[in-house]
Amino acid sequence: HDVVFVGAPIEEGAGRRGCVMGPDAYRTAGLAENLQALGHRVTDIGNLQPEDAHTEKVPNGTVKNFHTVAGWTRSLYKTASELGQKAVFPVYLGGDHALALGTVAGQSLAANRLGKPLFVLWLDAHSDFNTFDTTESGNLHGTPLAFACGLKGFDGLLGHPLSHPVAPRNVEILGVRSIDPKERELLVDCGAGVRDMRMIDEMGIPALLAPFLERVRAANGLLHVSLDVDFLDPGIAPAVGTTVPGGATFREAHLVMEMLHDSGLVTSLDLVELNPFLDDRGMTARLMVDLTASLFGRRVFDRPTRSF
Ligand code: DIR
Ligand code: MN
Ligand code: MN
Ligand code: MN
Repeated sequence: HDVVFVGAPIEEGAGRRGCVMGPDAYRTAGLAENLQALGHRVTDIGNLQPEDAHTEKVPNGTVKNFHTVAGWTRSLYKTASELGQKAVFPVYLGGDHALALGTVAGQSLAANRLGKPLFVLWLDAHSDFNTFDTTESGNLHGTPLAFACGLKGFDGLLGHPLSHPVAPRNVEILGVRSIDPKERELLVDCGAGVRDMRMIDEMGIPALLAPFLERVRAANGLLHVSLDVDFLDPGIAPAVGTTVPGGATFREAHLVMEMLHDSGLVTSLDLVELNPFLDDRGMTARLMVDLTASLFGRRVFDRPTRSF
């Protein structure tokens, strides 16, 4: 692949500071070198800046850092809609998950211009399906999937309505174990795919993921993957502000990435919520780099045939 790194040191969508250091932690942990060793070309365009959105009306008193997040959404939306139409593989280095307000919407616009549907795999302890009306915390990293799916009330983010939302049936949330009450109602109503940790326990990763990948393939779709550090169990990934016990194990997470690689369907990736201030000697940054390497083709031994 022609991989393009886009740094997005946004931390204003999260409840605590530190995600601003995320992009540099991935660079320090050798993300580029690991992908180059797999034969990929890597171009790091550095860190983006947020646009100025300060004239926009604040939606309500609960929402935090609205203008800064809206500014990031606009610059990421613009960048993602451009990169999404080129023959490159963008990797968005977060930054908190509010960066996906821009990346998913931008990739969705780009996919539409290419005449293909965008699918989204959301790897997260949370479903991030709050709106400005339902958010209890006011932290906008809890809202990007609802925005991407075209739910109402987000117009101030871009300054205009979202023209090409992702179809909720094209969304698969995997690994979830924390959903707010009103967020749950929205999720049920819209029909997005929700696979919680119990389903991983009962069925295992392949039985859950393979049918989704088959649907992407059958629709000739593009697949955006959004990987939140808190998808992982806190024991192996402590560097995140919103740990929830009972997350994906080391092997479950790698298997997801290995299957994604073998599918050949993934066209863009978010790496989000890494908070290096909370890390233990870089172990979480390193794990995220290794998981990304698995997504880009690192394997122990070749499989004779693709089994899904
Ligand atoms: C919670 C937590 N649902 C919220 N969401 C988080 O603040 O909306 N996502 N942390 O990562
Ligand atoms: Mn820096
Ligand atoms: Mn998230
Ligand atoms: Mn999360």
